[in-house]
Amino acid sequence: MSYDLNEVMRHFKANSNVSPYGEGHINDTFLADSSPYRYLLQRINHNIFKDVDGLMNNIVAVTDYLREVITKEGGNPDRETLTVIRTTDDKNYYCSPEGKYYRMYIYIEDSVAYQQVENKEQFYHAAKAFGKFQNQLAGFDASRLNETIPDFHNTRARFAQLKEAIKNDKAGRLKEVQAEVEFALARENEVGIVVDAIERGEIPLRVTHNDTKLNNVLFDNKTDEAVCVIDLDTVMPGSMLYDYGDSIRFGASSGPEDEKDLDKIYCDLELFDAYTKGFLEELSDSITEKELDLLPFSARLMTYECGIRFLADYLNGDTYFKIHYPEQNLDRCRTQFKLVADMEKKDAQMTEIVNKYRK
Ligand code: ADP
Ligand code: GN1
Ligand code: MG
Repeated sequence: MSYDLNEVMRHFKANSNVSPYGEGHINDTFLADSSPYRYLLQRINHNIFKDVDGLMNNIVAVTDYLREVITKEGGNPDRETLTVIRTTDDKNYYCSPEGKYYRMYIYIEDSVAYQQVENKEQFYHAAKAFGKFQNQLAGFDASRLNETIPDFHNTRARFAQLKEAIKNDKAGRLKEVQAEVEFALARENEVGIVVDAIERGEIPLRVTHNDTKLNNVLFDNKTDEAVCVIDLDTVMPGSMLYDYGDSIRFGASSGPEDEKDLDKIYCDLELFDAYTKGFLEELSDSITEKELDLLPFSARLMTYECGIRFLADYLNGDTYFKIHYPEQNLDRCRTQFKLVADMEKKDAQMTEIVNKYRK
């Protein structure tokens, strides 16, 4: 552990062994072992989250609210939601003299985050967890939330960002990615479908998670049931289609997000079925007809959106997502586009599956 992190830990009144942890693409995460307790220390990505105060106020407001709901439901709030540890001067984050931001959570013991779905029951439980999360926040006043990343799932804005990245070609990579750029630009007519429906009031804004990757839910080691929805940085007003679509994007893929062999990548309809079942079991009372109609499309849209974000980041010289090798963002973009193409072919089957669970 570097001196730097020792010093940081002192501001949380904890002395511990700190080691890198987890596989998130955004923050730097560490496990802090302060026997007999363990904590999760995070260096917040301040390049991405410009207003850390607003971000942490969101997380505290949401987790305080969830604590009450979970307690009323007879659950264990220390395990079923994140708990922010305050600093010695009673703040919910620490800013170091060099301008780095840190926060600490209770480490949720006996739990595991999966990087890929192992079986369909697991994915079904993830769906229940994200569905339940949305139900538990249904009474939360969305106007209390800061927009931590503006236009986060505004696919039209994401498309504009891609066009800007193409125009600027900052990293000189445009010539390598002609096929991907062509694929992205050919689908411009679809980028406004969900945002326009929101703007026209055809689908409601709700309090949503907005980053519903499988590794943002912790599973119990023993029962393999979902314990806690984590990574609350992007909890903001949004559409439930974002949460559904983003989960399918990551979890119903037959392979990892950066798989190089695209022959291995397709949308697994059994997994799609399991997630749809769990999600609709939880949300059947609140989901509207229009949202139900758009579920299959939202999976494709969120996959496309993530693909164009990876492509834009590759063109910009990898300034947003963490990478572990130079072409990783391009590999990630390619798997997303492969999934989009596969979902386009499977649209009728996906609709049939959604209809099976429609009340
Ligand atoms: P990022 O924003 O970079 O994705 P996350 O908040 O998702 O960061 O954390 C990264 C990983 O750390 C998670 O996927 C999970 O494995 C682990 N993790 C995060 N918070 C906790 C916690 N409170 N208890 C146990 N593990 C956690
Ligand atoms: C990021 O933080 P993480 O790894 O859970 C990203 C998501 C992307 C995802 C792609 C704040 O999620 O939007 O869908 O990578 N989070 C942010 O894997 O941009
Ligand atoms: Mg995460």
